[in-house]
Amino acid sequence: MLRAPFMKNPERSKKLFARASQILPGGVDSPVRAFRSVGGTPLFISRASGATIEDVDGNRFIDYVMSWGPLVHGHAPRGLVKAIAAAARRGTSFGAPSPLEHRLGGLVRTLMPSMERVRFVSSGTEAAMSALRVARAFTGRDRIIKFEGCYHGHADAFLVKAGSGATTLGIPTSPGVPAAVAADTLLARYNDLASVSALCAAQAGRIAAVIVEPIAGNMGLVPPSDGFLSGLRDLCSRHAVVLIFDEVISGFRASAGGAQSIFGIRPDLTCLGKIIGGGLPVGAYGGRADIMDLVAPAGAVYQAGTLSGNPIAMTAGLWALEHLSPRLYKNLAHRGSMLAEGLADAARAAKVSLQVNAFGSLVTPFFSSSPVRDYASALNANTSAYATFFRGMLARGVYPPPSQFEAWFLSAAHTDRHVKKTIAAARLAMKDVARTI
Ligand code: KE4
Repeated sequence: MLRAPFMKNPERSKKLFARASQILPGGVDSPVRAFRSVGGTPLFISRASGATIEDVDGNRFIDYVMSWGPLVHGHAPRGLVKAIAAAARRGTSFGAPSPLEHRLGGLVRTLMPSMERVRFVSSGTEAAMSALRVARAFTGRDRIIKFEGCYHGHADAFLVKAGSGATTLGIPTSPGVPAAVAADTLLARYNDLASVSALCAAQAGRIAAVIVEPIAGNMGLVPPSDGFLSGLRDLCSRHAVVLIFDEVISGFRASAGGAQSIFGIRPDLTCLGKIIGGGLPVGAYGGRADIMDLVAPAGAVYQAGTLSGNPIAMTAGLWALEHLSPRLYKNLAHRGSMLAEGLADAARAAKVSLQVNAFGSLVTPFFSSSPVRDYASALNANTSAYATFFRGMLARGVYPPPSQFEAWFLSAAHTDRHVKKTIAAARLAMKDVARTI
């Protein structure tokens, strides 16, 4: 069994955080990293390998953030590092076409045939905002439907009841988003088709797109209920609304073909990020040729990017996708369910109310006594219990996401031994929780 908490005091992280806070708003470059909802000092990471990360104080952790999803092969796989180094020696950026872009684009289309055309960008945010723009151009309509608790990056149109860090920090509708923009963003409830059909009927002829995380990861993990995605497809076809699958998390994570392959749904457009860049900054959007051929310079819908299709990032993305295999997904699913069951057992043993949602290598333990199937039920979770659990796990060498409203990510580098150690730590951390509630 694990010894009592053995984590060294994060003195160096504290010093670095104080220094960083002088120049970076909140001391970080992305809000959810700041540990605001779980307490304590964000750990400054010095190195990572496989399934583990090491902070600047020398503490090592089994990592379940995994850079928020890109690292399906684990931290710094040897072959990936070799490929990136070789690419860097050939030049770090050209600002001109290279053979790598259409090679990766072709591989994406092979894995996701709905993506007849692909445009690379540098983040999931850029992918989602660009997909929205071309959907509006294609339909000549302005309004969109998104789902409460889903997160599609930080473009204005999406920061309305957004999940992920926006919910973690309690600012799901961000200041700075013009009322006129927010007015064009209509909200439906995840796994509630009636809420979508009501909006389609009330706003007939005014809705350009429905954007959805086909497997929601940004309110914590909430899988789609039976018939939800096919119902969305039918509604969008009936109302000539563009169906956008935001597969930034689920793409290549749920399966090599993403959620659209698992559920057999052909979206009109898809957004990608994370795994497609192998840990380097890559996003992509694409889909029906008749829509995407409106994108400049093929069409008039403008979108551009200095580092779009960057050769090193393309190399990393090619390596990541070329190393996907049925065996990888079998192992991810096995360890994902092992972890989910272990967390549930640990909660039961400590008499703590816990709902564990799992889908392949995505897991979220919700500290709640009722099932979590949408944003409202996710918000019922006891976030202070999660914070206690998080700190207990950190003290015992496990690094979960610093937020109740995020997914845990496993990778090919996570072994049964890692998962068993995690469950052993969870059994003790759940007792910490039991003592506080
Ligand atoms: P990026 O701009 O962060 O590359 O992607 C935005 C995005 C779009 N769509 C989905 C479904 C996403 O999950 C994301 C980003 N995910 C969060 C974590 N849930 C990124 C972590 C962060 O914001 O620091």
